[in-house]
Formats: sequence, structure tokens, C-alpha cells
Amino acid sequence: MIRSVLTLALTAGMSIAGAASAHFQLVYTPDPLIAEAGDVPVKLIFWHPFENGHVMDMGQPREFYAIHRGEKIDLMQSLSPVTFNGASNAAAAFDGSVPVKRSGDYVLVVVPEPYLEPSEDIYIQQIAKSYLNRNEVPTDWTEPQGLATEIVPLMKPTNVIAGSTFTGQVLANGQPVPGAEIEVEFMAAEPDMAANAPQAPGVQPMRGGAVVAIADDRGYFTFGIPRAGYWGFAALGTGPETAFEGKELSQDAVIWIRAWDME
Ligand SMILES: [Cu+2]
Repeated sequence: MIRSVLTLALTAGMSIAGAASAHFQLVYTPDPLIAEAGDVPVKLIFWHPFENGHVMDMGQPREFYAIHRGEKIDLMQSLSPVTFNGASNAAAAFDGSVPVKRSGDYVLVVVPEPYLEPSEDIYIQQIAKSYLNRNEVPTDWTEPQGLATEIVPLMKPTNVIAGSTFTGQVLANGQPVPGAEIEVEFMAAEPDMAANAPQAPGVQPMRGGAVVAIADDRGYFTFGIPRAGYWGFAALGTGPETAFEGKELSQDAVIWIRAWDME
């Protein structure tokens, strides 16, 4: 349940068991590389997928859309509530659908309703992006999407080589965030789309707690990607909104990338 290892760990009364876990807003589909046109199913889950841990209840998202060739495709009408049955609890999540027709990138964006984290008495809002690509045609992935806070990828996020590196730049209102704190998450457990439950995780987190990177004075960070799969990066509290309903708000920027083994 940790928010900021540098600023909160010493003051918040968090449990030992929660100290290693990082909240991550998922925008998940099993394979982001799309060959055939059609509707791509997506799950929105607020979860701890590295440790296959606690699932948090999502409210109705404020926004859910795709950007394709610079144009916005609203996806709110595609959402339907589901229950995601995590290993330790069940929580409210959403199924959505992305109409993929032409070739190119589809940047998926969710702006969730802030979530009240009871262990810290603060709200968390993770504005999250993930990417689909059809037919290897690059169209949108290099662009910032004008979000309150976001991570802009400098590596094509759907095709990262396992064993290489990923570089991103943290922005808030389009400006770099020097020294941003970024939590790194491996999606050790991936959702089973039909069962609304995790598949068996391939690995577990290390004993050392959250994996953390710090951005440089221009908001850039780089992380070595040690294995294939989905990797998430969450810049904590980088958004401009700092309060919601009378409590502290951590407005975070999440990006998901997919790494692959060479065949
Ligand atoms: Cu947590």
C-alpha cells in the first residue's frame, strides 16, 4: 500500500505486509499486437499484479478512450462492471472494448475516479496509458496525450526487447517533472480474461520492497527490462491536483509496456 517510499514510508502507519506492494491501474489485454481488425477486449483493474495481491474497488471511470492517428475514440459506452477475483479478495473492475479497424497505434487512456486508500487516508488517482498496435505501423506512440500527468515513452512501448532498456519522460501539464519518483511493476500475474481472475504468477517480487527509479532533472528515467511480459511504471504524485474531497490526492501517471523475448 506504499505511495512514496521516500516521503511516506517513515510517517505512514503502513503494515509490513503492505510495504512492498505498489498500486497499479491496469489497462490490460493479453496481446497488444493486433493482426486482424475487430473489437479488442480490455480490462480495467486496480491491483497489485507483481505480488498477485490485493485488488481495489474501481469507481466508474471519468474517462476511457483511445487515440488513433491523433483522433479520440470514446470508449465509455463499451464499459461494463465486472468483479475481479484476486488471490486474496474480490473487487469492482471494468470490461471495455476497443474497435480496432485501421493499422497503427491505439493509445488507451483511463482517467479513474480517485480511490480512497484507507490505510493512508489519502485519495489515489492513477491516470493510466497502454498501447495497442495493428500491423506494425507506428502512428501515435511518440506523442504526449495532453494528460494532467503522463509518462511519454522513448522506446516503442509495444515492442521492447527483453534484456534491453526502457526510457520514459514524466510530464505534468506538458512540462517535465524533475526528480519524479517512479515505481516499477512487473505483471507477474496476468488476468484471465474469461475467468476474471489472475492466472498463476510466473514469479514473485523480491524481498527488497518496491522497485523505484528517480527521474533526472529533465524528467527522464531509464530502466533495464530483465524479462518478457508487461511492465508498468507509475510516477507518484506528479499530477497538478493535490486534494480531493478535503483529503490529500496522489495524482499518478502510469504507463504499461510489453517486452518480448527474441525468437
Ligand atoms: Cu497498495
